[in-house]
Amino acid sequence: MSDLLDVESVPAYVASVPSLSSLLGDVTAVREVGDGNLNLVFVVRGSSGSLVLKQSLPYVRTDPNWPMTRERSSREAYVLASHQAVAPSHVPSLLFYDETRYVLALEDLSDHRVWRTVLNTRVSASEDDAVAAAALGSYVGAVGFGTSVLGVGSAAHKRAVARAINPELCEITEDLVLTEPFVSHDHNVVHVLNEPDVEALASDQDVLHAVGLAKLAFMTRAESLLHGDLHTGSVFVRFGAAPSIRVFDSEFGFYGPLGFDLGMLWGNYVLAASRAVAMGQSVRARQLLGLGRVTWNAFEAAYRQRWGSRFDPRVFGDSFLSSYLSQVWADAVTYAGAEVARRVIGFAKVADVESLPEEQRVVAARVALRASRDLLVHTLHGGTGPKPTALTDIAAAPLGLS
Ligand code: SR1
Ligand code: MG
Repeated sequence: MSDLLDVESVPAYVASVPSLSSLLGDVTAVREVGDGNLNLVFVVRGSSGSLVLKQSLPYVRTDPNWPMTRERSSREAYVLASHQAVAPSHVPSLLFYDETRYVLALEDLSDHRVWRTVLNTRVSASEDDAVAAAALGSYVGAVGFGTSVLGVGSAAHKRAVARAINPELCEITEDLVLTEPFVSHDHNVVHVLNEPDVEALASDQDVLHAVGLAKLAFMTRAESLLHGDLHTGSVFVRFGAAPSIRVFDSEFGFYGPLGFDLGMLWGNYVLAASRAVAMGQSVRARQLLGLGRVTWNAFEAAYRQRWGSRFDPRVFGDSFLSSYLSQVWADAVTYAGAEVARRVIGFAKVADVESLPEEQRVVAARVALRASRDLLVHTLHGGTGPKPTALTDIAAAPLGLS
């Protein structure tokens, strides 16, 4: 018999778990809200509170023939607990984990919205987006330092790297982000008018060179416990008098190069900017690219703020910090390029481009792929960082903004 939850079986499940029923009281309403690729998600309300239940499916929700390990739930629970320890205000609280049925109980953030949706419905610049971009930089800085060998020391870091190993989901990223968009693959589907744009990217030897280096770093460089899938659809935002920015869905988390998480964010800023370009909103497109700088500055500030407590300052001095941050910046630029390409060409496309009318969709995809190329090859061509304007410096020209 299937152990998968549905709206009808959730009340009995809650009643069978004392820690959940004591939080909720009597269940009064259950709503299925999952719209991602992999999981069942329910908002559960009760007489004394509410929470979210997230259960992993044994296959990809949008492609049931694609099996998927359910152990990813244990990994998500571990990453979330680790991130909660160092950046509690930037993640949902983990309330409970059921390792037999792969169910996470999480803080209910129903008063938040998915940032991608918010970005895609705006028509003009908003300071709120800078608030979110800065909070995410602070989150990556806190997690990047707090889970690294510099933050926890050598032995603890090695134990954590072993504990957080996530081979199946890493392989998905290695394939979907760092391979398939740049080769011929069944997952690659674009509008016929964008086929030459894809061909230009895939036939560029510098692009393949850069992707190869980035893929090896992703597979081997265990710097910090990454979120692993930090796109704007993995971020809940609540703006206004009490802003709250929370990063969710950390099942792709593992120890990898810190620039990967920043690069995922930057890539999604470029995708949002490509949408704005296609809609004729060049001021907004520039503002979206400018979020890259906001995130970087907050990241660097959070990282430097913790630097005084680092492991082994005899060797890890201030000149090392400067070189390391340059490395993180260069990695982020490259991973941003890969993220843009995969979201336009491969599996798991994004609404930023897909929800546009056909003519604009072609334009958005075209300028995004041009930006992807320039981001991917930037470091190969001697581009150094961090620079003050960062993403805008690199991506504005291919987006037609300079
Ligand atoms: C099969 S999983 C496809 C994608 O969904 C997730 O959000 C990740 O981005 C992954 O690459
Ligand atoms: Mg997700």
